[in-house]
Amino acid sequence: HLEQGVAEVKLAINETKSIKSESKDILPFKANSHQEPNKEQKEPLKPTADLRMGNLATAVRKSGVHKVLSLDVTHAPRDPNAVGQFGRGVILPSSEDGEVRKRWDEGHFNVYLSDQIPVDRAIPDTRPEVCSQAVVHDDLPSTSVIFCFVDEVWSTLLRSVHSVLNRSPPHLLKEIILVDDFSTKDYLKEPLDKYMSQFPKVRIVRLKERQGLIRARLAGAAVAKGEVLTFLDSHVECNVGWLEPLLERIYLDRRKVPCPVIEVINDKDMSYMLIDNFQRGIFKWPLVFGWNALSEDYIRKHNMTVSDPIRCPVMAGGLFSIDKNYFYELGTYDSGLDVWGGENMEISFKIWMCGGEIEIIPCSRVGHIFRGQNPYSFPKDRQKTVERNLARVAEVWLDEYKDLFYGHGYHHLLDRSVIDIGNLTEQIELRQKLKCKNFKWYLENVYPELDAPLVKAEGLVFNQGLRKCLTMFKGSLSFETCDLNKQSQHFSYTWMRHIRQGDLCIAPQPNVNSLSLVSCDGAKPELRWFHRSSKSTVVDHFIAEFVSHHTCLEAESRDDSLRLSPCDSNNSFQKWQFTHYYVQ
Ligand code: UD2
Ligand code: MN
Repeated sequence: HLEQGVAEVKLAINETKSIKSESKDILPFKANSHQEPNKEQKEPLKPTADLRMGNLATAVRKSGVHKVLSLDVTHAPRDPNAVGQFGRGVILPSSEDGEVRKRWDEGHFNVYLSDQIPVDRAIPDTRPEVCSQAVVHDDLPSTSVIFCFVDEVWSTLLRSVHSVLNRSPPHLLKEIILVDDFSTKDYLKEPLDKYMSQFPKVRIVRLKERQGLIRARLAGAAVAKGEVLTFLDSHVECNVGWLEPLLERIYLDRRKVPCPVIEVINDKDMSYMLIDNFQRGIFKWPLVFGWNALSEDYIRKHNMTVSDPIRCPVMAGGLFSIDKNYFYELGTYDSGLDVWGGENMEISFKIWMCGGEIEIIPCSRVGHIFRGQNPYSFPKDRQKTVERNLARVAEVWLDEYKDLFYGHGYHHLLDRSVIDIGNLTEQIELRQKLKCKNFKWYLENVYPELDAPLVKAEGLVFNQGLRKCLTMFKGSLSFETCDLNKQSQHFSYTWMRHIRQGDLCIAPQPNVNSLSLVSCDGAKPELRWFHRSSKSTVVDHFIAEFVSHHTCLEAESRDDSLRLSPCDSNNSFQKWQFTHYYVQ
């Protein structure tokens, strides 16, 4: 295989017209202060050194570049008329609806149809036109491709493997590692061993108990021999020329973590669908991954073309390449993350904050079947598993911004008697050891578009009935004429829904209908007040949720004190307003 690969490279070199690398970097974000200049381009190896060693072939390869290898054998498939060939969608006769439905849950997509489509079908080359003319270096690092899976459908697993075997330059594909995360299906045992034994590059690693995708990927990485690790989901189809553009980025800078464009294999008709250009991976609170189109302005401002790498605040998670040594330097994944979810946030924050970069490479495209549901069972409750993973990520990486995570519907996670997120010492030490930047730096430099106010509202707290402001004096609360200069009148309404000044929070005393000041603690639901913090609503109640949904904070006009009262929308003594609201 290796011989063949080298021969192909040489062939490509002869064909190459332009020998100048066209690889161009973009700076969609503010210049990275953490990155030393001139580290972008690897020192070109001096050909003389190799010549002295009498190794002409290496010298030629190391100094040169070649046009991306297309390896388009799959454009002339064995059976052009086969079902789903060329990535075509298939509409089955309605008489087969029953069959489709019967097998749907095996993978949460059209398994019945998938089984009829060739495992090495051709798909349309969806790359932007310039990609087939792009050049890459001849001495790219080799990669191990790691697929971890649990109970994957036979035909999609095979199609994933064949797409890698058929469309990767053999000399760059060190091996394919299949990590079986303790699947229960019999066909994934001996039959899979037998099938894969035809391909010397494919190795199967069997886990002795269910580990979840995070630890399964780590098990694959631990035995990998390639210089680069390429992780893929087990229901994908790699497109023509997918691999070299990824490896090229790592060649240019080993701290780059390139991801292919993830295209869509339709879950119903199995068609291979092209996706829009200029999409990047982002997240919204509470750490929910999503896609976001770069704005026209942004594209114009940075002179971006359709084939330029796109920097991403976070990656989707499933498909990426990373220099193996760099992956270990970064401490891999937090191995305390369970089963599924959140690991893409963890690795993304780690990469950016500790000196790396995440990019989507438009010339590299891989189709993926997006499923409506996980087709496998979770050892514990699915939602709790994901929440726990995210809480670990928030605790290690978000600094003071973790309140935004908890404050968007995850308040309950702060009560550690309800949810045990496990030990974080190792992760926190790792962050210190790597001297990673803080989350504020990440927000300012990598993801400035994210709305991330540290509190929901702050300033003076004006009571509409009294027409005075809340004041804290010597540990007790009263009202005074509003005065922005008085620190005693400054409060904030936090993501924990606290009404807070310094470390003190206003707490309802349900039995006596009065208020007290206690030290703030996000885990205590009794300190939370519901207030429709909004730029548009001028005034609103403070509802003492823990007491009841109908109990409100009220100013007492007789002695300028505070009390709890049944909520009344006409009572202006229950209407409050902060000077600044930061949240819609
Ligand atoms: C996305 C990612 C996925 C992962 C996940 C969040 C893409 C295309 N996919 O969800 O890679 O980052 O978000 O965690 O970006 N698996 C195991 N053991 C398990 C569970 C899953 O081996 O316990 C395998 C599974 O067979 C599959 C891979 O892990 O090959 C990813 O799982 P998925 O396809 O259910 O995740 P997906 O695409 O919904
Ligand atoms: Mn998937």
